[in-house]
Amino acid sequence: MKKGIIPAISGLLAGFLTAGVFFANTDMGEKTVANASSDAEKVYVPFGKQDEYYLFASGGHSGQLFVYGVPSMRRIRTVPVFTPDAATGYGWDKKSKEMLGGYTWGDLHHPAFSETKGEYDGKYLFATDVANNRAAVMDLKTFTVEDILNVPNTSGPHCAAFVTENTEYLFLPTRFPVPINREYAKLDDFSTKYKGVMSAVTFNEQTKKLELAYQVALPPWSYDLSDAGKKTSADWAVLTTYNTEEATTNLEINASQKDRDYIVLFNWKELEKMVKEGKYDTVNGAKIVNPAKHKGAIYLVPVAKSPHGVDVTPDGKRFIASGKLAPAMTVFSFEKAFEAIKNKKFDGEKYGIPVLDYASVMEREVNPPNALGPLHTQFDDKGFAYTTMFISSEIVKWNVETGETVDRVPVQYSPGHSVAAEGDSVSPDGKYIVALNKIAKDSYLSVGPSHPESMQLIDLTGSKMKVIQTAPVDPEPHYAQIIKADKIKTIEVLPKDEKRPNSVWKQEDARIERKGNEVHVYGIAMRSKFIFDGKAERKDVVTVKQGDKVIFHLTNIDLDEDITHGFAVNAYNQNMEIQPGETKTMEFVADKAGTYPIYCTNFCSALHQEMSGYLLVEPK
Ligand code: K7E
Ligand code: CUA
Repeated sequence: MKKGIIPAISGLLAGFLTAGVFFANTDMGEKTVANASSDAEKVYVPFGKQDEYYLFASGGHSGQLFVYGVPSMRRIRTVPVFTPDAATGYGWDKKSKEMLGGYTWGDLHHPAFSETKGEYDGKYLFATDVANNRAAVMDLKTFTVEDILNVPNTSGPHCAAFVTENTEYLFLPTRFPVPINREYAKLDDFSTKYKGVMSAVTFNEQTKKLELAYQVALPPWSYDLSDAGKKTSADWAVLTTYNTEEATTNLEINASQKDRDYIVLFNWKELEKMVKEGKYDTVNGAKIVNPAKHKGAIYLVPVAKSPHGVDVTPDGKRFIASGKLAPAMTVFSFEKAFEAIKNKKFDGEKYGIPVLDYASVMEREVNPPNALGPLHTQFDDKGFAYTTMFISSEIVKWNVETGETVDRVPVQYSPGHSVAAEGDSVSPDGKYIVALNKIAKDSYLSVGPSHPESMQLIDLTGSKMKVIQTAPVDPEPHYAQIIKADKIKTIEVLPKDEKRPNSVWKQEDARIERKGNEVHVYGIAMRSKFIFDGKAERKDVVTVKQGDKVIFHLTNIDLDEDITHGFAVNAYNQNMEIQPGETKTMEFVADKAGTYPIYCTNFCSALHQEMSGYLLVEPK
């Protein structure tokens, strides 16, 4: 064992991790959500008032994002991202259907806000899909997804998304090593043919598109979580690894053999320079940097085995790794790492990547008594860190400078991440932290064998941390982001834009045009009717021939807050939402002959029920 590395009591801990949940600090019968009226007052947001913060919780394998208000913890929206959503017609209209690319689910773990100078700027939210290797950007003006990028050469971008200080890049390191181009390769060739690819993605605010800038062929390890540097470390980023053992089977046992894994420390400005100088290979249209050939941008820092999270302090001076199998948080210093790099204090290399000497970079190992299973760390504005303890079901507050434990609060139960208000920015608010609990057990009315997960709001303003509210959440809140509500400037009604392609604003302009076997409908949705053909006697009827492709372009001309119309075709599995002032397109082949009612799905007026029409499909 390397001197200074925390001895991992892995057999014991692995047992707890897998055999069940161990409640070290929690009496199962006692809840920490107080009923005291003072707590109730703190979370009560009366009608007419609004919450102070937005919370965006990852929807895990639902592929969605869930939006909550804080402190009320009321759920106010589901934003579909990687999975179709009938409530909004996401996945049926042309744009969202093309963005989803045929996938019917996703696995969204870590949302990240766009940043300007290290502060959340309230403009965009990014997320990645572990299941189908995608990145998405949501526009916070409309709470809708603008673009989805399919990332080649990569499998399971769990270790993302995190953005650099001015949203120059979001980085997507991956959980599953695969051969580049995902070509067939025997597992016996794991060390030589498999890679853990990290992708650098940019977002173009003008075109609203995500683009793949370049990739890095990292060693065939699993990358778990990451964070970007801040201030003096802004050009750098860190990520955790596990399975540096390179086990190819039974990872539960085989991926925890060694006492240490690594933090990957990389300089993205340096990588950017290499790419500009042409130091890459092109595979599948992607520029891939090989760190063994092109040195000087990537280093490895030894860390206690199988770390989970790594988090950069708000001042950018330190990064803290949490060891899920070692009962400690390890504090590293960026300054010490830069010194070690300058003085070449290396302890060998791996795959041509220099390994920094542990003792030269490590500042402190923090090991609160009986705190087990540290996973992720958040920060406040007063120099304190808050680490979630999965196994002992608590949040531990500790001093970053001294390592001293200040306070502990039990949560119900087994928190993965927690999220602090503005917690990933250079200036966290320090008012609230929310524990994202994996297991709610007896917290809510039973709904059968599978229970909801839970989020618990913790007040940080008193001398002791205090749980003041709890809310059930659908699977699975891996991570979340909390932003001040006044930073988000939504659009309530989309602007009337007569130049917008395919839009129709006057009833008499609504028309149906046939081009070969394509039928284009340029129509209107308004209270309380559809107008497909403004000049016809029956304006709300479309007649096509079996086998025609039907293309509906519909504009909602009700420029009124919250007057949304739906557009559904009965028995054709078609459905979309058209928001106030919006133009949406839906296309499908009318392959079934017959009579198909069309109707509005969103209750929009007293005569909403009358908002219907017909699609008549003449048999061949
Ligand atoms: Cu669940 Cu961030 Cu995917 Cu840790 S992750 S808990
Ligand atoms: Cu339009 Cu209901």
